[in-house]
Amino acid sequence: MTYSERATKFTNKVARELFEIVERKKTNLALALDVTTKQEFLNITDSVGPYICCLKTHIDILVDFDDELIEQLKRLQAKHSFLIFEDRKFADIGNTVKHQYSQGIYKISEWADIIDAHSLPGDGIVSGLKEVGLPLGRGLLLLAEMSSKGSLATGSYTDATVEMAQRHKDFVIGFIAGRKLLMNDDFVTMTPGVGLDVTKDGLGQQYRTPRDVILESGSDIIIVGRGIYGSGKDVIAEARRYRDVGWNAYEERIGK
Ligand code: 5BU
Repeated sequence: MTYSERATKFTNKVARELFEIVERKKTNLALALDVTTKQEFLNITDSVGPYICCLKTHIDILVDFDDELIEQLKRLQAKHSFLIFEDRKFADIGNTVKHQYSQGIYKISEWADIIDAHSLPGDGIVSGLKEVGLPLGRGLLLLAEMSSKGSLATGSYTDATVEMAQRHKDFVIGFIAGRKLLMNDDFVTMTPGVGLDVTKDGLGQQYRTPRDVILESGSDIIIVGRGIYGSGKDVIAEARRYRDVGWNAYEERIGK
């Protein structure tokens, strides 16, 4: 199915919006922007904005975070049209994650369209996040697999994560995983650990190509970080390159 056909099937508003943006901008590229200053963060977002469907953040790595940054980020979101995914990887009991999601310095629920969580604590983590996120029209991705070497999220853990998602279809929009996990098209699959030039970093990250991820493994969205903004890179040229390779792989998959 095409992204636009998929978009019409989602009941969750965020999942629908994501695929509408993908189709409209013709990009299945999400940028993982792991820089540590506001200036770099905003400059790169503004440069790469036209080529991405989603901006993935780690808001707690910014050394000079303030509320103004969120306002500036929202302006760039309106300018370029992308969803914001805070890769917070919640991992605690429902009551705790509820506060971590909505309170503290970052107030993630106020600006992040998408968040993610480990399934490790059991269904309560989803219920806690849902209490905050569902009324705000947000969506949750469950971490069914990880890209790092030696990840324990495999086999029966991955299967149980898929089952958990199916019990919370109103709020769980999909998975972080290396491949499409279900035959049906009810969930979004987003895949990190994507790179064209290197196969690993020195700390356990493992890279696969967009073609492998989208065409061979049936994922929906490629998440690329240092492949785009790494040292000495022309971020616009790299974003275009990943967008093109990711989109060509999709077109090949649907037989276009
Ligand atoms: P990279 O620079 O393309 O390696 O960045 C990958 C990003 O995706 C980074 O923000 C990680 O925190 C994130 N990530 C990942 O690499 N692998 C995973 O399994 C998950 C998230 Br979940």
